[in-house]
Amino acid sequence: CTRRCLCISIIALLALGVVGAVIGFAVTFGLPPPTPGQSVIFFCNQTGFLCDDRVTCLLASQICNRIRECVNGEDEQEKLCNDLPSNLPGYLIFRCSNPVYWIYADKKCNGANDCGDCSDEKGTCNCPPCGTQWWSCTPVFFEYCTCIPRALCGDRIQHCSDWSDEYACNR
Ligand SMILES: [Ca+2]
Ligand SMILES: [Ca+2]
Repeated sequence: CTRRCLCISIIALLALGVVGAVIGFAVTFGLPPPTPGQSVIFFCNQTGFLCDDRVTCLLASQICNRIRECVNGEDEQEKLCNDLPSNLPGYLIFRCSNPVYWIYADKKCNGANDCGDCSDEKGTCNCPPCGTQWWSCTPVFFEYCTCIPRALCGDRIQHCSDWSDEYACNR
């Protein structure tokens, strides 16, 4: 091997060493942590709250519910909870059609009428609630909008305006 060839080999080895060192550093010290309280995406594009331990993910409705679910209680910290919902990050709340009313983001598209006018169950629901556990009909009770939990089928109580919960739906 010529001197030039030797030089190239040494440079290649050095480069490999640097890459190895960087990987070793990343593995040893971990990747840089994300910012505190950042949003976490749950199943069905529900956005949640990440505790400072970087492991515990809370639903929006677990923030400021007076139960400390993060180890250090950052879900109940005063700067978030003292003027609800103004101090909550926008991704944790949903404004109903009537802007006076708001709900936690995880109550949107959950099948229940949390806004009172069903505005949380209409429009941009990525995961419609009428999955296998639901029966699609026009509910007669205020708490549901477009379907009822299948568990309410065949219980001799009318939940659908067309009585389909009692005559067509199997639990
Ligand atoms: Ca809490
Ligand atoms: Ca809802």
